[in-house]
Amino acid sequence: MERNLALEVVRTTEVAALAAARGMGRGDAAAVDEASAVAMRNAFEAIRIDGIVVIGEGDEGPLRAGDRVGGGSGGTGIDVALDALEGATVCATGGANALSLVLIGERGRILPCPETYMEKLAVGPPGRGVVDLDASPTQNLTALAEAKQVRIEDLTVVILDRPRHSRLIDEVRRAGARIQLLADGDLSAAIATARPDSGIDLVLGIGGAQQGVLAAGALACLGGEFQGRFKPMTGDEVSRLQAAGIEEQGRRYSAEDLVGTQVMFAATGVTNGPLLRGVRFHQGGATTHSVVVRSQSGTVRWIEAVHRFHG
Ligand code: VTB
Repeated sequence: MERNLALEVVRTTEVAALAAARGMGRGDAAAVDEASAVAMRNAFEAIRIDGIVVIGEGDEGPLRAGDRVGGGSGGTGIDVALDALEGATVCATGGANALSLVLIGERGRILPCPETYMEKLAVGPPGRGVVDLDASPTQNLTALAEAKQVRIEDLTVVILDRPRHSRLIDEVRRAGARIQLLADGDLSAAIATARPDSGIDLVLGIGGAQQGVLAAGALACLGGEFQGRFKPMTGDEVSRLQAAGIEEQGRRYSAEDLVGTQVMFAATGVTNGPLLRGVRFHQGGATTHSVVVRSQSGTVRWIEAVHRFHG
């Protein structure tokens, strides 16, 4: 894959974030979702890639799985996995952690994951090779504390605030770690584990599977670790997984299983989070905060862009 592609792709997350941020706190999650996807779709036209969307924006509207994106035959053939707006509900209520993200990988290497659930484990670089989805939360916290040379009491675990996590929360509390319960937006938290100053050490629990694949790609770029296991909740989700050729639902997937080895991602903050600042509007324009990373080099580029609006 071309080196500069991610620096091009960040334009799509910037415009998606700008479009979503316009509707922040205005109470209409469907509207911000749609606005961000349309803006992203249009921005893709200006990029010389031959992309196939493998993880997109649901069954309707722009950017569905199977759509082709990019302005060009002759462009690089790649897989695209995206979430034009992760956290539509939080964006619509002005909450934290909403972001826009695009992951690109080699053609045929990103798992075409349908909408379902996934049990996830995400850690930053110090936890790599140390934690295991098959181990208990207590074992993982013990191992991570040792790797980070801190006490378990110093670790912060992020878990989505859902009834399905009550036993997990109990166990993490018994082990002694601190917990941050999230209303929404575990993708932002998963990526933030790779930032030493984010204050987030570990993400555990069951959330969206597609965001799991995106988190896997981002953590592969940042040197962290992601492991996931599909957790379909309904018969319909089981069928969707089978239709996508994912038969081994009990299997533990590594980042490499989910996205391959050569990936790049770009993400832009919509609302403030532990990873990125949200969009700030000012006279004549707006400022966006993004991160761009390529797995091969691991170079992390933080981009603060000042956009000027014309007319
Ligand atoms: C959401 C969202 C997460 O998973 O909750 C979702 O907040 C699934 O959980 O960020 P529910 O259906 O219980 O809300 C994510 O979208 C991504 O993992």
